[in-house]
Amino acid sequence: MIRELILRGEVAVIGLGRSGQSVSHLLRRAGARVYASDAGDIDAGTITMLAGAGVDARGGGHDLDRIASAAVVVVSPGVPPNAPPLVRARQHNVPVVSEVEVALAFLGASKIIAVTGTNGKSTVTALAAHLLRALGLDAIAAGNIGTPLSEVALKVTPPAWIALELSSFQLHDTPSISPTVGLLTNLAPDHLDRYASRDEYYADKMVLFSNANADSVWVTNADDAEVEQRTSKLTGTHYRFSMLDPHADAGPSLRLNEWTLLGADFISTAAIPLLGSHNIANVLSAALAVALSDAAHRTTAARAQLVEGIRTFTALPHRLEIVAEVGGVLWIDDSKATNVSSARVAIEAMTRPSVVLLGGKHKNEPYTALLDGLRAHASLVIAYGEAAPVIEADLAGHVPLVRLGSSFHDVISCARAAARPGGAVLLSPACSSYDMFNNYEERGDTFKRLATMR
Ligand code: UMA
Ligand code: ADP
Repeated sequence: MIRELILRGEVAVIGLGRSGQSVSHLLRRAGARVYASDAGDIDAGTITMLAGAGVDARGGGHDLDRIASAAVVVVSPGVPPNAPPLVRARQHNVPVVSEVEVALAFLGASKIIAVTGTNGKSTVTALAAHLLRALGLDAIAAGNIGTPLSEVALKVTPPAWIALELSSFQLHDTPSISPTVGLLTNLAPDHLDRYASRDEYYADKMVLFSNANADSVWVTNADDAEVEQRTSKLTGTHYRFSMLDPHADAGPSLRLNEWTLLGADFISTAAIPLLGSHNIANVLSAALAVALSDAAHRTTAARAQLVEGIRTFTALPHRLEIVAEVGGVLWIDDSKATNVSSARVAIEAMTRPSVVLLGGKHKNEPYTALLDGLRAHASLVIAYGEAAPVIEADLAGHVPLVRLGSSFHDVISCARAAARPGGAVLLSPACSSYDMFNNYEERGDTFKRLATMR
């Protein structure tokens, strides 16, 4: 369907970040005529490279009339549905599809473990790819984790297996998603700066299941009430993982710190090399998805390889990553905790009295959900950045708190002065980084650099 549509006229690619560039190349390779535009300035080198591939690429704005007469619009995840080019396309009945939708049309031979949810997506995706490789398979991680799926589709020989992280933004215009195994980690409020309501956001997550059929295999979180309610009637084989109820299903269950998988002994908690109980859920749900993806992944030998794979997995950067120990104080970078629910699990994972750094760009979520964890684990909260006044209003009086401005140097100096040997400094900001940094990676890298500076 897509492969025909892209040859019916000009294809308008909206957004020239990584996704837009990759999909433009893919479309050209498939013989399509491509007009690719971006609202922002695009550097001359990128324009020249795309032009060399035959793409009419333009920065500095969109030609809305040209978009209105396109055969199809291909959108990058960072472009919101109310952006003028998408509004115009809809007014003129031009179909709008995601970059992922196009890439999937060219990846028919690859098996896909698709991962979505509010938190834990990248960790589970990276784990799934790592475990597939531990089984000796040709596998990579792609999608929201960083490598656009179109880049994978451009490979001369695409990998046999893809662990695909899908954000709600990507799922929104991906109607043909139909993975070998689909996994939903959890559902919690996020991105309320883009969505009008939680329901609207959750509805995009549920697109993962839109082509469920008798052959589908699903893995979902039985400990999450919202997930349970929304996935109670899935068509296909449905495994539910639980860290709380050993009898929940045939997924992982716990026996005295020994985890079983699909009913047989699997791994001990001590052998899982990641901080926090949420990471046990991440490890076991990834292992479950990989085990379910093919009968050959469930043999005794394969299960031993999966256990070995788990042992050799290292935390992704900026996800509860221990970056330094200075004067008896652990400095922990959880910069990827860009919403309240992710910061909550990180704070609850602390085993030392911690100075907790909260702040950044506010995403319209209340911080009161952090109170239980902060009361138990925080020696001090430092509220900083654009969100600081809201954080202070929500938490002051309940936990020790100081409010600072938008100097990250000041935040780190204050944390250094407040932390005691045997304690920790945890950056788990519960906000996006865009008020002070280009992205969460830059925020985490700055934390790491300043943590080790004398
Ligand atoms: N733009 C327009 N017109 C508009 C609005 C935006 O042209 O009206 C342009 C912007 O100027 C920008 C481009 O569109 O140049 C948007 O690009 P993008 O943000 O989609 O950037 P990509 O480099 O393609 O990155 C995207 C994902 N970004 C987002 O979802 C915001 C990356 O996820 C992903 O890794 C990448 O595709 C590859 O799949 C990042 C992310 O922050 C890490 N994701 C969110 C999250 O995890 O919370 C969902
Ligand atoms: P995502 O890709 O969904 O943002 P990541 O794997 O990058 O998820 O983890 C981001 C942050 O979310 C982590 O730093 C941690 O604070 C939190 N987190 C990770 N896994 C989970 C989980 N299963 N449930 C809740 N929070 C989690």
